[in-house]
Amino acid sequence: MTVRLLNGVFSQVLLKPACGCTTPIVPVQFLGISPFQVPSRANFHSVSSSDTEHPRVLITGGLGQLGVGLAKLLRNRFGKDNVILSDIRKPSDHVFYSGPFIYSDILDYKNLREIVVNNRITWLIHYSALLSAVGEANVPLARDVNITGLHNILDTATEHNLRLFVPSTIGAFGPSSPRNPTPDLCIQRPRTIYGVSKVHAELIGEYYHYRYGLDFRCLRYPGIISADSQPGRGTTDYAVHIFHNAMKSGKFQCYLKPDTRLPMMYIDDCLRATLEIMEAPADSLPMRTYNIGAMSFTPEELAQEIVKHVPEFQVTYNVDTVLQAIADSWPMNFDDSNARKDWGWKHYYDLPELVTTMFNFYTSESRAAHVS
Ligand code: VAH
Repeated sequence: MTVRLLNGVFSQVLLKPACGCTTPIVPVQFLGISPFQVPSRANFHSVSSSDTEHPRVLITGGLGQLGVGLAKLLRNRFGKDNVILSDIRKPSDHVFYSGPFIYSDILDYKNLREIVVNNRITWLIHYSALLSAVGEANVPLARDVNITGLHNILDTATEHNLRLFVPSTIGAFGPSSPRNPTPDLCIQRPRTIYGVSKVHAELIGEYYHYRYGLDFRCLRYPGIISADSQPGRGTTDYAVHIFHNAMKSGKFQCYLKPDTRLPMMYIDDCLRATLEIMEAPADSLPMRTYNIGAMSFTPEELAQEIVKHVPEFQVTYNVDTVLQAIADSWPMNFDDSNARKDWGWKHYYDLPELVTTMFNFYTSESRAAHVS
């Protein structure tokens, strides 16, 4: 076992088997105890060809709005056991029995490195972060998780030559950015700790890419709308809760003004974009951070579309000044022409499809509830 300075990180260089096969021999003491980690009797030389072809993926912050859906998509593609979901919270039975799940605290650098080594991770999807609203309510924690946590992720990814995905956001732009539309490259002076931490993530991720060759990839997500996963206390959450209320009570009180225009996207488009950029050949990525867009709408326009499905639906407005100020500092429309040009991004869901899909989910769910 040799120890050397690698990009400023002391690392234990893994011995290469004499046969030249690429699968490194991992010293036994690294073998962990989690049921999904590689069993100590494993003979690395016997890994099947499909196993080595597929990436071994770790998703941090896996129990947030996007992790479970992404794990499902990636497991369909790469095999159930090649995608490990992680978080600091306990998963539901459904999540726990749907595939590998382990505890991972990105502020615990040693734990993170052990997980990557013990599970022979090659791709890291970093979803741990405090979003805009909850970040403003707890700035020190947002700074720790979104910045210090990210540094642990960057060093681990660099040490183990991982392909790293870090999401950014429309929130990485501020009041001095062009808002209609907002291009990839323009002034970025956000006014939230979330936004500041995501601009930092974009810049330091690209710095590690150009300096150390880290395979860093980043997409700026709009507000994501999902039916079966709760949003993480952000400014765009109204666009998820409004559906729940439309079904349950036929009434919704919106905390943003009726004409507040924001870029939004249905979750399936978001997860597919994430897989597509992770699979994109490196030479198709002249940039490493991209806007991705689908639609942008106001609470009023969304309510009008919902009324087509729930005629008696009523929206009232009780503006939250903090969230309104955040939304007023964000893009109204997103220019994602570079993503469409460079790696062929295109969205499938516009507002009518989004609303129909959300109600199909809720009606099938409520129908299932009635049946059960
Ligand atoms: C938020 N939903 O509102 C998140 C997101 C695009 C916005 O980053 O904070």
